[in-house]
Amino acid sequence: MTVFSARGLERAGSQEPQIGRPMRRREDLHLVTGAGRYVADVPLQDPLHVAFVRSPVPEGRIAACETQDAHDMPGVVQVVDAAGLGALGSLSINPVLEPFGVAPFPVLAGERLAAVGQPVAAVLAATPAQALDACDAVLVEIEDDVAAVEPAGFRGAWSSGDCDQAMAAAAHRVSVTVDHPRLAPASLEPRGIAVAYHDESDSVTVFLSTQTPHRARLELSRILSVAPERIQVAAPDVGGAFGMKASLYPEEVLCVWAALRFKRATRWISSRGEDFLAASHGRGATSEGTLGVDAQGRFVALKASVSSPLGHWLPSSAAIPAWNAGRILPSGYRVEAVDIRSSAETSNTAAVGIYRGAGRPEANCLMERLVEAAAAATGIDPLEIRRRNLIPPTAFPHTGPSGVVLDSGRYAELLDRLAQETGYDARRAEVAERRARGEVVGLGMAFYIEPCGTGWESARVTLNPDGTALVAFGGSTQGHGRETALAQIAADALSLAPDAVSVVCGSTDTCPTGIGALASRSTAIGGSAVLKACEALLARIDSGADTSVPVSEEVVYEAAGEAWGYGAYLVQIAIDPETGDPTLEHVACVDDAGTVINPMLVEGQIRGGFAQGLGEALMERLVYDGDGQLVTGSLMDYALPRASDIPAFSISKMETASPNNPLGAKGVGEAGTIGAPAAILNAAIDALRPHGVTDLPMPLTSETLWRALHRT
Ligand code: SMO
Repeated sequence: MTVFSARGLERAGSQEPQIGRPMRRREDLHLVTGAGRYVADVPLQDPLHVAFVRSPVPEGRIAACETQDAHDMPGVVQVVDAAGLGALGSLSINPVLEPFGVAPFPVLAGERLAAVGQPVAAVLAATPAQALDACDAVLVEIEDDVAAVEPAGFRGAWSSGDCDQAMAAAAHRVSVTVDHPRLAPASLEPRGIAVAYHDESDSVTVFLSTQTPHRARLELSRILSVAPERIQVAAPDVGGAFGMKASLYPEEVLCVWAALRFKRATRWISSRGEDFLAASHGRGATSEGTLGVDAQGRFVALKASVSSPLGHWLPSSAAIPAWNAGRILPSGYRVEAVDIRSSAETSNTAAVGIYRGAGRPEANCLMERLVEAAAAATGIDPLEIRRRNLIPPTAFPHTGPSGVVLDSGRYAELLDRLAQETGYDARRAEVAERRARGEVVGLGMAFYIEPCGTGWESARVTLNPDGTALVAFGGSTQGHGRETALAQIAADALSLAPDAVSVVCGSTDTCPTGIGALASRSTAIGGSAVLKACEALLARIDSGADTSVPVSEEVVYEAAGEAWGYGAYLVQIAIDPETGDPTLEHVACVDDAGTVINPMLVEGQIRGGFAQGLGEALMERLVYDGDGQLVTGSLMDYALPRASDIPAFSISKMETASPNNPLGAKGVGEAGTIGAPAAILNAAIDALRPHGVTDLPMPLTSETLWRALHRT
């Protein structure tokens, strides 16, 4: 390997490999000691604080919007409504599915109100409290006579073989329905934006809690018809995002518009309640499927349809959950004949978009419920029926019926590993024994696959005169340890100590253009971009073309194809027959994320993902009542899992390299949210099957389980 020194490019010995080391996160010291800098901490010169008047109704017509009284309130500088805003452009939507209808992107509601919480007017004042107070003085007169709005949304369909014929010929047919509760992504840090205005250049620097700074810049430029040179976007520390900060929000566009219009700094920090009301929601899909199984337990046909909700406007990734929920079927199983439909349609609610998993949990939950139903119908053990149908290692790359290409995997071997690590056979025997004693106990399994993104990412690597290196990454971080993992990759490639590698990301000013922290793509695609930039740097130096430092190379790396992580989870559940209270007695995860850069980060992703998946399975649910009001608008009404709700669990891994990127890495950021709900749901149904239960709705609250057990 090559080692650099300040004097130039002399070669030295190799060092301990950094890839694969459980290195502690370099981010943590400043984050856990209160030294993090979030959007709310960014200093601004004399900013206007923004607060929003929001719609109290899910539909209606604005007859009048009186802002004068608000204007006269203390500290108020401006009050803006749709008329004051004028015409703006729309947000662009990722066209992964066929769109229909015209989707609106109202920054402030014009005539029509389409959801509770929709911004109607913005108050800009000297303090946040003054802005909020003045919102109460804006008088919005609403009439409830509204004309029907043309629906908008997306459709997709995938088919192969003669599904009807194969289904008719099957020895067994099993059908299930799975409803996913609508969820609040609930990042620790809510949304927020701080806009610095630069007089001399009539430009802005937008500090945004975002997963996609470069996209935000281009979208802002388009929506506001402002040259991109006048807008820089920088993501400071981001306190979680989970897909909810992947798209620009109307509130954010308003703040940038106002900064440019009034030539003042602006800031808006969402409250927790505003995030429940008007940040994008996740899941909420209803899926139905029928699986045809032959006499040997082989899957011969799958018919499935997934229906996903959308809100009153479409975030840029609005179609992604519906797309993933369809195209990922039939997961890692070989099924020749399929007929799959997926659709999503707008409604009078908050926007719905990607949320950690983004269609992956929906696809995998449906398939895993069908597989367990097939096991029950055929009398074949659930593990064995999976083993018989999983794609064998020799079949990769495997083109699925939807056209996706699964890259590599040792699916059945991983399942055997799970069986071995959990003492599966002994556990089945224990469950049977305890049932005979009257206990309500069950075992549930889930196999999952996780695509981790397509396309490109970028990096610029600079070697400094003092022998240190700077990685400027085109992607971004949402608090998930990017800087640590990318430093490990660059350290190995450049034969430097990790401490000698600095990593910056999230700034459109100082970093090359990139995509962002999405879809579990940051290591497989982003990490590969860093590796490629390091290699380009070495090649340049080795060629002797430039031996003076600093020397810098920038690359755009495009992945050859998707890398597909996979894994299998086993959950043992006991349900208290008196109260319905569920206890997860045993949880085991075996995941294969390809080459692992940092096992500690991977374990953290699985643990955190599992916790969020457990939240979906057991307790979380956003509820709109019959009047379109959100009745779960706070953490008093919406149950998030706490540390004490998370059981101890074992995590182990296999590493099957992906052939689609030079690191051999796959994604793992969403693994837990995909595998956990399916495994927990299967375990609960298994526990209650002796009591005649074949289906359960999530979340599996104690009330739900008690009612199912007692058939009330
Ligand atoms: S749900 Mo993710 O941030 O692609």
